[in-house]
Amino acid sequence: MNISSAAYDSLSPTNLDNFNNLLRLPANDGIMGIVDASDAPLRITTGTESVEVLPGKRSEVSAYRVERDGKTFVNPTIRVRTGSSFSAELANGLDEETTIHWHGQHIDWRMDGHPLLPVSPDATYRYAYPVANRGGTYWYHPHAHGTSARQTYSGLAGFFIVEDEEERRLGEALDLKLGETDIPLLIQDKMFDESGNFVYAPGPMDEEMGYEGNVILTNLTPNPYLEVVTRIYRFRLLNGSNARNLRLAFSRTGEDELLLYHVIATDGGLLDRPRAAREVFLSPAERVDVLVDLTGFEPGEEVVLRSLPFDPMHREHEMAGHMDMGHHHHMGPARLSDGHEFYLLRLVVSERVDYARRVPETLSESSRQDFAEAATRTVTLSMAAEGETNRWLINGLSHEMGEYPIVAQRGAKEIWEVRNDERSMPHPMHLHGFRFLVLERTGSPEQVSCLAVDDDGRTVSDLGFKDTVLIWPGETMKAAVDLSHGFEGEQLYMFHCHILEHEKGGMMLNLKVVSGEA
Ligand SMILES: [Cu+2]
Repeated sequence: MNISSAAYDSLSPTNLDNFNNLLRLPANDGIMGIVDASDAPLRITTGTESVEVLPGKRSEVSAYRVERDGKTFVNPTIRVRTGSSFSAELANGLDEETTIHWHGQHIDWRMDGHPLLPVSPDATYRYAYPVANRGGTYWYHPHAHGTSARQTYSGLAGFFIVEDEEERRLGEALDLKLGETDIPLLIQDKMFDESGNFVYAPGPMDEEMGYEGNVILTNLTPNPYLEVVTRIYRFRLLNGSNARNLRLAFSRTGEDELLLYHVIATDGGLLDRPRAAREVFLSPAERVDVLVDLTGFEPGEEVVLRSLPFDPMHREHEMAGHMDMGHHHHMGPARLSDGHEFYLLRLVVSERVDYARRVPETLSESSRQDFAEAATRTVTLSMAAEGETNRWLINGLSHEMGEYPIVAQRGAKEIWEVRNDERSMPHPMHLHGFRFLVLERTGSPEQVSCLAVDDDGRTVSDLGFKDTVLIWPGETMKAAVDLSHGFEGEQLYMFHCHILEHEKGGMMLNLKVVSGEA
């Protein structure tokens, strides 16, 4: 039974008056508590935790639990240094298989939480690898076959923050501290029942378009606020939703004018320099890190993080003449339709402080590689013909456990040209194991092309390393993928849509990287 409409009124994220719950922050223990895991092995247990998500109610959520030094961490914010050893033994306390996918990490496939290596109930699996990635905001979540959508929705997700020398310099320059002025924000939409539990009950239309909720949680807090002071804050924004896209902007409370902020990092870490923006799209699994400068504000003033309205571009039936499929009306409680505007976080300026730091002019020296000789691999995203069970296809194919439709040479440099059909919807495409650089967007819808910052149609959030990229209907995105690695033997990764209902429905292909050795 979904929550009643009377109860929903006080939870609706479209009413800023509802934003009176103190934002949960990563602290030294508890939910999202920070665990330093460089060269310090962890034991992570999956199971059910009772958490106060809605005020005054207990939710039974699935979660990762770590015990250390007498403290308990739930969905810990794991922090590691580039070059250190990371090790975590997963003890599966769920009543079904699971894995941990270390989203965005460049690691041996056996450490990647691949569905070919499921961990049974009551079994354990040791993930251990050297941290090769640059500093940045990464995350972890389940990836077992057929269950990752439900398990992730049920609560299994956490931040994985990598630090390196460039990140250390930025933190020092701006006097940032993780959990206080450097704030991870995990954004997820959920449906709730009367008792305060998450409801995951996708119908056939939700399987086709992705399952969306009408309550927005940030760090498992509905309708949050946070007291801030007159300084620069870093927000690490992670869209942890199963399917909902966000169009993120800041404004003063009660005003429509959008504030300028600085985008400093994407999925794979810092940009070369900060880029000014007033809005960015953020699709499921993508991250964007921003700096918000509150030095010009007065105590009592407020800033609100919001998601602007946009055309969700569900064009999947338009060209087949099925515009009245009725999937925009849902039975049951109030629906927060895709592309509808809502608020995410109210920032209340509480006091003036001395703070003379400035946003740095440069962030990173990471150099670009030469892809002039790279071969092009074309990839298409499309809807299956009417009557087929798997709705969304990559290169006309559905996922098959033992098949490897994409085979690449170890060390190859490739241009991936990914074309999304006109008769489609936006798909956030995720590559395991390797990062990539967006080179070009063509055929973008107006709401995207108007954000282009160069002649290649790229937006600000295309300018850094990526592991997940949103491709709109009718759009073609070109990316440079470096398939170099130092791992032994054949490597088995995946390329899939991060709308988790699409992944479950087979919008995923295996990728084999062969070494060419006998
Ligand atoms: Cu998709």
